[in-house]
Amino acid sequence: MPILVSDPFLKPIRDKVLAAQRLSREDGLVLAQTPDALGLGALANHVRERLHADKAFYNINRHINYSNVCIAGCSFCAFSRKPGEEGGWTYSLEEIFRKAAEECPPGCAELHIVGGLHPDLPFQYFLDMLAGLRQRFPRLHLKAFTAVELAHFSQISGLDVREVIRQLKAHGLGSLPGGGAEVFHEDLRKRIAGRKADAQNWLNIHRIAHEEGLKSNATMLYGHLETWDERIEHMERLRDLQDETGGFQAFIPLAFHPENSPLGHLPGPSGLTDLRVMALSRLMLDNFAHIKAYWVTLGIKMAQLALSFGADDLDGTVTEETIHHMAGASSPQALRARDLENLIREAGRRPALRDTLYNELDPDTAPRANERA
Ligand code: V47
Ligand code: SF4
Repeated sequence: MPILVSDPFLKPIRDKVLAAQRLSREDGLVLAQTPDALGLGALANHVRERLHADKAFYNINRHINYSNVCIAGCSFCAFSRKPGEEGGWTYSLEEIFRKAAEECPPGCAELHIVGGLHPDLPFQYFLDMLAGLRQRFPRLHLKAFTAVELAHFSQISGLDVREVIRQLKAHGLGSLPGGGAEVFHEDLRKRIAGRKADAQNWLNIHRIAHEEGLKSNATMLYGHLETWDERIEHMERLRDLQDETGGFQAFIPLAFHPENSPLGHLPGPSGLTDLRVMALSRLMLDNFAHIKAYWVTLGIKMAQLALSFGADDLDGTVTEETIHHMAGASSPQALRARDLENLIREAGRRPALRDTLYNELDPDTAPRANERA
């Protein structure tokens, strides 16, 4: 079927997309600014369907935010508390093991574990966390610790990042989530997240993780102070690294939620910006297999629409997410697998239950991976 675009500036880009050619930064800027948002969506949808036909992925997972105590103080963050500040929490290992054992539906296969940069937790706490989880639930995939946390572990342990990753992997780490990327542009990053690993470090830690045989995801936090140019540069830097390693699985644009954060005066992204960023991600990141519409930040309605603007994955049931809900996300605390399936079907797609590494699972026979072996 021909792809209809009304903006004449989109036509040469359409030709490139149809020929599966790489788009340039200039193409990205044209796409970002086109008045033809539906034409942009149609181009992204074309790529999405070329890669995944009518499938849309989801998974059944639980988040554990082991601590919100953090020394970084990023200006967009409503989740963290300074050491000693009211509202801070840090789970004991026993509490973490108890949460991991809580009721989860058939097909649940993943724990997503992240937290703040805690000044006092020793590296051993994280090794023991993984080892204890692996021993209790050997079939559960442990997607844990952002590159920013890994840089922090390197500082507190005195080990280099490669050794940190090797030890975590030996204790049960299965893959890395994509958090902490924010926006790579150096000046902006200094303004919003100046006290944590910089862009080069973030990218290098993912490079090392890929070299050590771990898959990872990548995110971008948008809708605060960044420009389109900075968004596109961010995607290009990820695309370059992916050309080198092939270790990224999914890109997840994270819509900024300003509430309760030091940037609380900002409005956050509009619905149209959500869809443009999604479509642009699909088109620029030609070497990423998956683009996730993370319903927790987008809201369920936008996430469903995003399935026609380039996204092929809704992430998961996400039991007990706190980072975005503390920043005012009005999406539910968790969705049932059935809700995700219905959202996908209503969008004209075929739901595909997956594990963290995108192996498809049969919802009728998939085990509960948090049942003790
Ligand atoms: O790194 C923090 C972001 C990230 C806010 O890899 C905020 O599968 C919006 O990375 N508004 C953590 N975003 C979440 C994350 C993630 C989520 C789901 C799946 C995966 C994956 C990764 O959340 C942080 C930061 O970029 N964040 N505060 C906020 N107020
Ligand atoms: Fe700490 Fe992460 Fe929040 Fe930054 S985004 S303040 S590193 S918890």
